[in-house]
Formats: sequence, C-alpha cells, structure tokens
Amino acid sequence: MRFRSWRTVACALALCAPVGMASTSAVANNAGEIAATPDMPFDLQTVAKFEAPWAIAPMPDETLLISGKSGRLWHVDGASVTEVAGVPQVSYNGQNGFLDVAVAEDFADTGAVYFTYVSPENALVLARARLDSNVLVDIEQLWTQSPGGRGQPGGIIAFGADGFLYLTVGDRMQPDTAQMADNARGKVLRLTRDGAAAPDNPDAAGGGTRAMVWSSGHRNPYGLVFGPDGTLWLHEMGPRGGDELNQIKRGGNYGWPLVSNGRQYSGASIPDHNTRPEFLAPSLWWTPVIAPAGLAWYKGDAFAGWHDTMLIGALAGQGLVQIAGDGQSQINRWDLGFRVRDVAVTDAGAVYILEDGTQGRLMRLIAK
Ligand SMILES: [Ca+2]
Repeated sequence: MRFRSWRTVACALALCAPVGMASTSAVANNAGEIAATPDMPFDLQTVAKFEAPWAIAPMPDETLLISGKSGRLWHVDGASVTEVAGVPQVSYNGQNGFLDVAVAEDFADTGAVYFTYVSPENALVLARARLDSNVLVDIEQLWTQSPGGRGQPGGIIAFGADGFLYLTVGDRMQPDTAQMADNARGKVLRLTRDGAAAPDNPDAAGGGTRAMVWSSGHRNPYGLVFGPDGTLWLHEMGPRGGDELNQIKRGGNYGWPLVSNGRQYSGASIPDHNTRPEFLAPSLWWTPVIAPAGLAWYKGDAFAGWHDTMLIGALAGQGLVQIAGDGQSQINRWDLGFRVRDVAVTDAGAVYILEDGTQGRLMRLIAK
C-alpha cells in the first residue's frame, strides 16, 4: 500500500511514466543493481550435507527428495537420510548429471515421481518411476532429447493445472538452436504425462519436436513455477549479464540469442530486448548476474509479508532473492555468503534451500 500511495503522489506530480512504459523499460527493471537487504528475517538450520546436490522435491508428507548430480537420490525425513536406489546411469560433468525431481500430485495413489538427467549419450531425458520403499522401480523414459548436446541442459519440471507437464530445455551451448522450431534446445516443452506433445500446443499440427514446443528463445532455464493464478514463470541465466525472469506465454519467443540484456563472454554486444519488440521481454533482469537456480512460490504465513511472493536461489549471487508476485519487482536479496542451488516450499509452508558444491548443505529457513 505504501508503494501505491507513493505512485499516486508521484503521478500527480507528473514524475512517473505510464505503467506500460515503465514495465517494459530495460533500464528500470534491472534488479542486478539493487543492494542486498542487510536484515535477514530468518535463521538457517542445517539439516544434512550431500554430494553435489541439485534439486529439492517436497513430498506430500513433508519429507523431501534430494537429487545429487553424480546420479544419487536421497530421501530426507527430519534428520534421517536414506539413499534411494535405482537411479539410472547419468553423464556427470560440468552442468550435466542427475537433475530435477518432481513428485506427482497423485503420489499417494501412484507413487509416481518424474525426473530429468543427462544420459551417457549426453541427451536430456525426462523419466518417470515409482518410488517403492526408497527404490525407483518401473522406470520409463518418457522423452529423450535428440540430438543431445553439451552443457546447459535445463531440465526443470513443472506440473500445470491443465494436466500437462512443462519441461525446460537449455540451449546446450549451441545458441542458434534456441530459434530452431524443430530443435528442443532453448525451449519450454509442454507434454502429456507420457511424454507426447500436448494436443493443443501452438504448433501441434507440425508434428515431431515442434509440436511439443510451448515457448522458445531461452538460454539456460533452471527455474519454472506456476503461480496461484496459473501464470507460468521462468528464469534463465544470461551470458555476461542479462539473467532474466520471464512470464511464459503460449507460443512466446523470448529472443535468445538474437536479443539479450547481457553481452557475449567475449565482450561483444548483443542487441538489447527493447530493440526487437517482437520478442517477449523479461519482466526483470539482472546485470551483474545472480545466476538464478531454483524458483518457488511461497504460499504460507510463517514469514511476515512473504505470502504470494517468489523465491529464487542465486549461485553467483550467493543468496536468496524474493520477487513480488506480479514479477515486476525484486523485494529482497539476502546475501548468504554461499552459492544457492535450489529453493523449495513444502505444502505446509516450510522453506528449504540447497547449497551448491561437492558437499552442499540442505538448510531450513526458520522465521525470526
Ligand atoms: Ca530473453
């Protein structure tokens, strides 16, 4: 309310731009220049340490699954950690390995978990299995990337209220492929629970890979989440500068590698988003980068003022970033002093973060 009052006063004094102009301005929405919030409204409680942990998947009973990039999976119940058997063989190097895990909404009836990994052939794979007494059984490969690729796999899973599964695929360090309709790299795919193209996708009639595409022009997305109103949010790492938070729309093209608010690693410039209005611009972006990893929606009341905000883990940014529910502003960035690989919120509203590294900590946020 305070901000609304300020806007009203400022607009009365003719100090503010029209809302539409402000929300698409490349300069106004660089959250990378906002200073960290000095006061932390939480303490961090270490639950356990894991070898190269990657993702947190909350279970309906408030226990957690933790994936490990080298091809490991753990079930965490309070302070008790049990290794889950049956993880398929993965290619573990650089950013590749065993990646995301997502527990099906009907897990209580089916025991189904979905997961992604980079195969020994360097293809991103979406798979499903049944978790039975801490063993993955009946593993089915639902979708396998062809051709595979190098690093930057993406691999984040989100379930839509429409019954379909949304999957991020990184550009695999071959940027031009993000604009190729018949290549899965640099896309969000929208699939049936069995890994086929959703029948009402934008190019469903085209068949093959293009029939699976929901949005295109992404670089390296390690965050994908639905808001309570059904809006889909994605973040992706830019090159040198230009990390992005994007609201994902059906058939949208988000511009990579033709536009970016960052630069090439060589220092060569890339046209900014505002030079090519046909590409959807990020609602927020970060230069210098935070290297976003993990994206969760906070639903509970344990943390004052957090309801209906987004939380982003930051690798290079070494902390936790909080975004307003409309995606238009960064509320807080807390400097934690270590690389955050993932953030998750359980059904009961508990918040966990995962430290990146060979011995990464799973930590629970305790409201002060
Ligand atoms: Ca973009």
